Amino acid sequence: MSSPPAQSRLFNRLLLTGAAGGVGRAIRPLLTAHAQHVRLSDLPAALAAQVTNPAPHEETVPCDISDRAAFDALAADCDAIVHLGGVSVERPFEEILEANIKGVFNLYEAARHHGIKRIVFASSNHVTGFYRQDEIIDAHALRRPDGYYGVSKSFGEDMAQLYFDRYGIETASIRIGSLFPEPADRRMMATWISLNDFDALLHRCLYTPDIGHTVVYGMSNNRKVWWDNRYAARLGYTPRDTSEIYRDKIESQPAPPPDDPSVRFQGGKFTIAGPFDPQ
Ligand code: NAI
Ligand code: 15L
Repeated sequence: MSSPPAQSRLFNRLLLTGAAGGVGRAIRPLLTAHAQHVRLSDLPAALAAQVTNPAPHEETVPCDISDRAAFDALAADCDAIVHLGGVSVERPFEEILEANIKGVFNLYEAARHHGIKRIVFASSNHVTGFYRQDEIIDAHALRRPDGYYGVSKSFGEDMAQLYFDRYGIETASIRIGSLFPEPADRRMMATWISLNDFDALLHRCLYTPDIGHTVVYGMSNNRKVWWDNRYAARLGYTPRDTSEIYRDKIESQPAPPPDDPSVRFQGGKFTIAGPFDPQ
């Protein structure tokens, strides 16, 4: 995909949390088009293992985002934050509480303290995972989280709205569908987003003026979808890729029974993860 023109790199320093994760590592080479300097952060061990050979425009700063003082120091001198860091699957509540609930509180407090006015929050389709796959919803539909993980992303969206209404900090919450090199199963034929489409959406989320708090779905131009992505279209997002090119490969997989959660609910198997009883 062609890079946005250099003059669109309005931010001096962009902070990327979760830089050592799957999405963080994939998007890292593309961030040069979005800011002059990029600060890459993750937990110390993950950062050391996964984020090596920083380019001249990159710096690495380890941080546990559940530590308020550490997150505050991390955000100093940044103009915008792409927040990918946190627990990315359904897990016991105590883990979600630290990384995703406290982590998002610390994110917004750091943004307020340092005068950072634009955040892109990696929300998730699991905020609305309990809708059925034969229902079409938009980003303003009642939330139906499919687990503690979905609840934590829902909390993140509420923090984004609060910090816009109270402090004018603008956020795009991207309810990412499935951001992987290719769809892995039938469900992902609807939820998949390519890296190039995600990059294009990220650019719109960072640079479209006056977005307040806008919630969008992160999906490619897939043929059969469950999400009316009108609010992403309003940001100027036009997905170019489609899961359709993988259809034959996916449909060669054995079909699950129709009552299987993976083909019944939008959140798929997240709807049956847990409970997590204390050992
Ligand atoms: P990932 O699990 O590969 O990466 C998350 C990163 O956050 C990891 O590198 C991890 O070390 C870091 N992290 C966890 N706890 C932390 C803490 N306390 N302090 C600092 N860093 C911490 O997940 P992935 O796939 O890269 O996803 C990135 C973000 O996008 C996540 O927030 C996830 O919830 C969200 N998302 C991803 C989707 C996907 O399809 N990949 C779909 C929907 C949402
Ligand atoms: C997510 O929120 C997860 O972070 C990711 O690992 C996938 O499971 C994705 O949703 C999905 O729904 O496919």
